[in-house]
Amino acid sequence: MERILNFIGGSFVPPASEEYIEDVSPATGKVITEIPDSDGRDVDLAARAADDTFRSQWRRTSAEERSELLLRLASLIESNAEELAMLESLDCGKPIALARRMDIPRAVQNFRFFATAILHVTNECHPMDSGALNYTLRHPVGVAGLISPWNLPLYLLSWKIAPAVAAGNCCVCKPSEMTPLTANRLAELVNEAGFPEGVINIVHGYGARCGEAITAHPKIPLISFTGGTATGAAVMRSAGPLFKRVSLELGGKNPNIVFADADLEQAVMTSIQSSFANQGEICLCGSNIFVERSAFDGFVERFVARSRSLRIGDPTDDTTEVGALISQAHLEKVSRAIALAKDEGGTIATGGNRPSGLSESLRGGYFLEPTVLLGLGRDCRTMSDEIFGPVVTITPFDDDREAIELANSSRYGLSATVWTSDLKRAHRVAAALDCGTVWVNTWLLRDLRVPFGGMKESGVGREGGIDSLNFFTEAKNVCIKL
Ligand code: TXE
Repeated sequence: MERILNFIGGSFVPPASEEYIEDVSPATGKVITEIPDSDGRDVDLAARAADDTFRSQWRRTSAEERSELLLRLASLIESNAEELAMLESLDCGKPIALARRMDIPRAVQNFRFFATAILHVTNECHPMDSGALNYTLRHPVGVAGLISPWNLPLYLLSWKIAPAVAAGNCCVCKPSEMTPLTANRLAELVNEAGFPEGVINIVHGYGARCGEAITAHPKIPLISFTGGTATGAAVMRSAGPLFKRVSLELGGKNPNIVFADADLEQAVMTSIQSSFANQGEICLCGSNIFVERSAFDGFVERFVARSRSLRIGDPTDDTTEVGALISQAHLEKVSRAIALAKDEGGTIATGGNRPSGLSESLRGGYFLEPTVLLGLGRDCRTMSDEIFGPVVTITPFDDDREAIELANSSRYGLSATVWTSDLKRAHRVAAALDCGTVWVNTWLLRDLRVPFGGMKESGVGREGGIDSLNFFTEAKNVCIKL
């Protein structure tokens, strides 16, 4: 595939270093293309292009103009959906059926949602009995630094670009160095949609070099980051001294609580998705499953049987349900976590191995069987560290209090899932869980108007709906003496 370049000021340009990084296919281990190994010089070029466009024109565009461009971009993504799904599957190792069903349609939805949201924004007004009037104005911040990860590349990059640009900002984006393809195709569609040069800029490269240059750049006053918890801390260290506004969506170790009165067949079927979708490489996956003791054996039997029947294989094959992990290094990290689980006394009910029977072309791929771990003590590392692979634990509990205690003992606080047919219990348990999102009798059902994000080591801030538009704008109070 043709070498990828940086997208700055509407043009595709090589990195100042003239160095490139190989982009590897997770399914075969073979090189797909190369991307720029960008550094501070490229980021500075992009930040200046974004800042110039922001100051000279973009900040003065009307909501209608911005909405029109974003809707055009959404339609272009939709009309190129199949090509984008194939690129995402090739780059991530994710089943193409998932890319078609989730990643690409959600990118379209992200742009459409914020393109229309800005047409209906209202601001506050506070009249004072003493004879004054307060009203609130919201202005775009300027240049937004948007850093996104490899697990849902276009889905999460568009989740940042859409509100940032809809609110009147320009942006400098850095996709993961492991998944550049759909970001590059998006850049082409941005030009086709007719965005002014410099509104959206994409710089490729390593996090510690290119990403760090974004979080430290003085012309980029705002950072929206999605990625690992450790990296989130590095982003805060870099952005802190410049008093930047920061939103962090980080890791998770999400509890999936199944009460005996739940619809167990539905709980099993959805829990297979919340455990192994995208090879378990979704921060919202429910990787610690807790089942009420009286239903435990029945749940485990059905869950293990369904896990064994999942089709592992070529991600670009329509029937594949589990693809390849993102990299050799990540496969080794997840494999080490499984070895640790055994050291900690766990037993493997199914999985834990490289799958057999893969075709010759996939021999070099990073494949791992869906893995179910039983018999772990609640204070072990396997149940507290984020593994971010097709690996779940299943543990019994005896009552509501114990289930809540187990769930809240996590260092993370991103999401939780609760399965029960008792409405009072559903409300009571949801209220008691320390996390940003609780799904009851469903998973990953998303309304883009709601606040989304985590607490504890899962992040800082909320994005989604008005939370995004407020994050990407500065509020100003005007008080007029009447
Ligand atoms: O993410 P990183 P990685 C978790 C998951 C995974 C772990 C690490 O546990 O195993 O994070 O994954 C850029 N300054 N999640 O290594 O490193 C980097 O180039 C600025 C959960 O892929 O956090 C990439 O573009 N930027 C997560 C982005 O940050 C830096 C999804 C994320 O990379 C940087 C992915 C730095 N110092 C991983 N270092 C989720 N919440 O969905 C790296 N980057």
